[in-house]
Amino acid sequence: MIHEKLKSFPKGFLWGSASAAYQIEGAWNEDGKGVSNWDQFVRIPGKTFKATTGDVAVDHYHRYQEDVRLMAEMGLKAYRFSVSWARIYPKGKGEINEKGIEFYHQLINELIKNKIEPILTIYHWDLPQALQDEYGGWESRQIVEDFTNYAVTLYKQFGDRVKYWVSLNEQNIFTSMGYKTAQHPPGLKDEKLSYQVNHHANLANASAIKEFRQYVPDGKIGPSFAYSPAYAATSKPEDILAAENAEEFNSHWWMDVYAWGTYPEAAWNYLEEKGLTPKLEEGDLELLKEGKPDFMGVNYYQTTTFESNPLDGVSEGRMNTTGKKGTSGERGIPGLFKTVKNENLERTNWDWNIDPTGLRIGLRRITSRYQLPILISENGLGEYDKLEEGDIVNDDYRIAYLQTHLKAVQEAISDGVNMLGYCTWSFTDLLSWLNGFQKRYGFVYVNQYEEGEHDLRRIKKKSYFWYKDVIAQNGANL
Ligand code: BGP
Repeated sequence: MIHEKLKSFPKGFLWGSASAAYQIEGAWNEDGKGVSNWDQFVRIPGKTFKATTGDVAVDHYHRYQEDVRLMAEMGLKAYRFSVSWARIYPKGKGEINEKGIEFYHQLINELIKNKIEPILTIYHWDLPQALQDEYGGWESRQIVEDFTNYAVTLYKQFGDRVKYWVSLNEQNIFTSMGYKTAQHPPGLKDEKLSYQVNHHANLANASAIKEFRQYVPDGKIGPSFAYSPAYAATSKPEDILAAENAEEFNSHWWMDVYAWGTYPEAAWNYLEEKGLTPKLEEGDLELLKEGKPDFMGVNYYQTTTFESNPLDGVSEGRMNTTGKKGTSGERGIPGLFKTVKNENLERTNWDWNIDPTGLRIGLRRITSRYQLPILISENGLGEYDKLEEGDIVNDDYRIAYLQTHLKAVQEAISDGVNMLGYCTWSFTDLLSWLNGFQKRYGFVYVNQYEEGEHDLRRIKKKSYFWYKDVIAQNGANL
């Protein structure tokens, strides 16, 4: 569709930015916080780039006032952050840690004082280690009760002021990387278990959303899904089918459950033949249907291109976590699909495709399939930034990335997509889970590196001033 004139961004559009507790807070063992799965996992040699940890991260726990001041000065309308479960319940359940609750009260009050809408993510991957040790965390159905209890605690504490909530961040990533590729905690490779774990996460998500209606009746809640829309490498029917398979297994497998409470049929049949489907218990499907979200949260970074993959074809491939361009490899599932490089797209130094049109396509697909409003809960560019003399960062490449993606959002709005808001990843620089501090995403540079001690000072990048202007003009200058 080529529009002669694009629609404006709606009034009240949430011009936002996002973060996650483990990646910014630091203070990993302060004020009564319990140990999380990530606190433990990063200590295993070889798991993260140059053995980086979130022990200090960018010290947001102690510097949140300065960070909110920078947001306010920018005119940011919304800030998405996550709560560290182990700060609230050091053991995952039982006794509440009042100091943890207090920290988030202060952060939320500071945001509201500055007219910034808080968007609270309940779970962004940092599970209390105590639950992993006690019953395997997501591996047990017990997690549904404990997660719901934790979520209800947050609703009761913060629901009077927080009206936008994200239930689970990227369930597709934490279940796959935790249980299929072993790159995230608990570092297992057990395909069957990964589907069971994912089913428990679905139940926990639905149960938390169901309770939400009672405690925050005027709020909105939804999951954040890591959506990488699938393209076919060629117009050969077998490649088109491979891309359809990828949509079904990589996306509908999650989003259908969120939106409709059902698993997609072809994928279910295929997994059943292989004995991989999760065990369902009585009442599960009813619960999934009772936990419908108000919006689909979308974390978008790139599209992926697929071709057919024979039964003896490619499986697991290399991932680029070093920032050396061209070091990632093809990956796939034999009999379903395999990835190929899309020669039509530029890539970042971490081999992520840069594809603004892919975002528009993704937003359109979600709208057609689910008819839900969409919150872009993450979108951004991870790159090396150069701190120049006089504390200057000229990140024109980031401005170009965000500008083209926002234009695609505006085109999607003009196509009829119902958009609630757009959160960039991220506001300040922060720890990239596997890639250390050198892969930067923020509007605000943080003087923090993998090695040595640094003053962690905050420096506004060129993109900071650019986004400030976009917000001031409600996107009219894109
Ligand atoms: C998403 C996560 C974020 C963030 C982002 C960038 O998957 O929700 O937490 O890390 O990706 O990824 P990376 O840090 O690997 O570049």
